[in-house]
Amino acid sequence: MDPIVAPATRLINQPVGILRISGSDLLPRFSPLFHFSSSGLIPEPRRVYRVRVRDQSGETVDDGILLYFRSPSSLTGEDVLELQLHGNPHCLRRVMDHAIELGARPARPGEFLYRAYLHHKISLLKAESLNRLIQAPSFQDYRRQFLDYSATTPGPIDEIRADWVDLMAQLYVLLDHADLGEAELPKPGVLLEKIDSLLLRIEHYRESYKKNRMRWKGFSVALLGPPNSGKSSLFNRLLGNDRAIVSEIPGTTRDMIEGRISTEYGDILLFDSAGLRETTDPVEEKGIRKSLEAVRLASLVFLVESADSTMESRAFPDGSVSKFYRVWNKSDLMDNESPDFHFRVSARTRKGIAQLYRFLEEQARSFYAHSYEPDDSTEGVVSSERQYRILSRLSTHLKKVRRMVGVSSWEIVLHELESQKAMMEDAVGIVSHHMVYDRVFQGFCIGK
Ligand SMILES: Nc1nc2c(ncn2[C@@H]2O[C@H](COP(=O)(O)OP(=O)(O)OP(=O)(O)O)[C@@H](O)[C@H]2O)c(=O)[nH]1
Ligand SMILES: [Mg+2]
Repeated sequence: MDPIVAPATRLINQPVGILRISGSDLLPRFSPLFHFSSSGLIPEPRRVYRVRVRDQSGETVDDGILLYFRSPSSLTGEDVLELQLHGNPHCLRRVMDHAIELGARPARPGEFLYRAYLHHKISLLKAESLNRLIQAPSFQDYRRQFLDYSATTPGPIDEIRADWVDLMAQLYVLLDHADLGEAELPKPGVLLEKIDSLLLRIEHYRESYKKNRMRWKGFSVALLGPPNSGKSSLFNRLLGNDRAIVSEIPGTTRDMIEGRISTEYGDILLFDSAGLRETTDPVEEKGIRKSLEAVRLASLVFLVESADSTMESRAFPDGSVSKFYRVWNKSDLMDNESPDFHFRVSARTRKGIAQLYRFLEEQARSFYAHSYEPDDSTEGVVSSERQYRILSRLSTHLKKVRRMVGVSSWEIVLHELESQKAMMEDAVGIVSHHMVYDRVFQGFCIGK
């Protein structure tokens, strides 16, 4: 396939930055990227080489490490070149530009794993498990996912598929061997028992997914309030950097901005949102709608106000009151002693920020401690919303099948089971589907 390139690490300043290239027959095309101290050396697969790396003009821009994996023994099943360089984003971009000039194209999110899937290196279900392992918001969640990812036993969907096929096999016996004596044929009662136990299992997996869904999204906090109250300034303060644009013009933030703070208990996801106000600007309006959606999904909400931007309490969005905390910002300009406010801070002078941060940490600790059930079970987990929807669909159909037993002919019952089998095979990736990339891999990270 055509060569693709992407950084496997983020483009930020850090000790090491990794670039990956995958495609067919990579060495002849991409050898201008690097050179060895001893000339004429041809890298062998699975060996580590110290190399100098060149940009388009032929100038050495870094020295680093080269790893070469030859198809099919690689992550993607194709040839893979991995360059470990110094983690300077400008240098990484420069080397990437060189790779692009040599014929690579920037990889789309999840495209490396997608290729691994196409070359039978990883199943669709394992790819989803791997994606979730990378995204896990706490160590416990990571650990649970790692056990699932590395398990050699079948996961929930595989297991249910096998039982589904088993059920179909029983019906085939009934149809094909009608000449057998009564005693030898499976009884409707036995079939019903099998259906019931399969239904129970599907429900069990659905329930455990529903229970864990919130935890998997992580502990999240939305900053909400009128325009100009200092939400973005507070967001930046809490994150410790300047991600969101701050300005004195009300309506600066038009879209939702997400930031992640990694604490020892688990991640805190912060959402900075567009200020709530009446607007005729369609872009801002869309941002405001997103803000209100964030309120619904957030574990808790900070309502940020200040002397120059207050909000009438009746304008507060609906939602569980217990998750709202009122924050008075710009206390350096004017303080507010009202007991209605849980926190009084100044994003500018940092007054009260440490206290607010400690509160967040405490809430995150309790979120992850309560939502995690200590459980060393090696039971597989449902790793994606997609898998959950498949289970829901199977449950509906199986209930229908159950009602049909004893009422409809065996042919019709079998037909109903058969109709869902193809869907399940598609789901586990047995039948390759042109939509697989869009539905599964697109949501993964670039460089994966
Ligand atoms: N004095 C003072 N000014 C602040 C403080 N926090 C923010 N500001 C100023 O208030 C103005 C608005 O800040 P932003 O952080 O952009 O406010 P916002 O709520 O994100 O505004 P929108 O995105 O427009 O809704 C900027 O000029 C900030 O510098 C503070 O604690 N004290
Ligand atoms: Mg803002």
